[in-house]
Amino acid sequence: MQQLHTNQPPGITDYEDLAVLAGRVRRGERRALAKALSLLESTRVSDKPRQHTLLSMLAIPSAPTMRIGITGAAGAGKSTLIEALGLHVASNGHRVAVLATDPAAPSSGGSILGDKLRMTALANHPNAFIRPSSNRGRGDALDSHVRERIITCEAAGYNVVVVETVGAGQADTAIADAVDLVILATLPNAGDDIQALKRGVMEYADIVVVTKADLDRAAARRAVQQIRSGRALLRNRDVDWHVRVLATSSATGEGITELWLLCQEFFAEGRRPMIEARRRQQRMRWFDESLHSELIALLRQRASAHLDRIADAVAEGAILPPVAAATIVNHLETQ
Ligand SMILES: Nc1nc2c(ncn2[C@@H]2O[C@H](COP(=O)(O)OP(=O)(O)OP(=O)(O)O)[C@@H](O)[C@H]2O)c(=O)[nH]1
Ligand SMILES: [Mg+2]
Repeated sequence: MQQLHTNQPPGITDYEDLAVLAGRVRRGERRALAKALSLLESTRVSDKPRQHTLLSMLAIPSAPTMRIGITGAAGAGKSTLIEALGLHVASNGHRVAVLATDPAAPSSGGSILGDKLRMTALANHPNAFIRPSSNRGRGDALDSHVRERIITCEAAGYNVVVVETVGAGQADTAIADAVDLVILATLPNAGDDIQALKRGVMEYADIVVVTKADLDRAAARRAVQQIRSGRALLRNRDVDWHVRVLATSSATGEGITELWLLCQEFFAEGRRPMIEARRRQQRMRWFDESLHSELIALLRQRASAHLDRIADAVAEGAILPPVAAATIVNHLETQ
């Protein structure tokens, strides 16, 4: 089989360095964890072999972990909710890692800093680790390395990993591809949003949280009822889990204990097979995506000029897309 990488595998010294780094991550050293995450977040092609080596060293199954995603519109109160929930969970002896994805412009780190500042109390908790990252202005709801980042935090002993997505609405159903449990945060008066969300992330949400209940309790109660009846029209994602809706306030702490109880119920022993089935599906999708991007990279490397010519012809309508794709593969075979 032909090698798909253009780069050499890491040398012995590199391998030893990576093994030392992996050992330090496994012992829970924060600086090592940050360093490992930086390497894994790199988009440089030349870092790929080292990323794969490090990840393979870290991805040894550990005790069961809880992967929780929090999604919802911009300003819905996701970060504040994560801080309130995270503090509650960390104080109960769990180790919590927070991976926040921010819609930061490539040039400014402003919103990255913003999220970190919004979680000051959690950031200072000895049981918590917060890692903000930018999705580099691509507009995706999730950064492309989120799975690697989750695995790395778990290797460092964080048994609860919370991922915050940017408020991209329906587009961030991608979160369901990376975590076990999806929490949708929505504002009490977001009636229209709720309608719009019905098809989309609402179908993937396992728990819906009506945030900022302290601002208008009656509105929050109405929203909970409205979502419950709206949800009833939708199919449950799994027969094993009935979607829950509750109101919370990160300002007063209302509903936070209940939210954590629901999370624990979700991750109860009896629901392991459902979670394992989700992870299995996610691994297969990750494999598909990886294969796709490796093959495209190989094509670009082997037949870049040819690929560009054919792409132009496709754009002009001179050749049909499936015929063009087959032509490119044939061209590779005859090389
Ligand atoms: N009164 C009240 N205000 C809240 C509550 N939760 C969040 N807020 C405020 O709402 C604003 C937005 O909260 P964030 O937690 O930053 O919302 P977010 O969904 O993370 O926002 P983005 O990441 O920018 O999409 C902030 O000014 C918070 O202080 C709450 O429970 N009650
Ligand atoms: Mg936020």
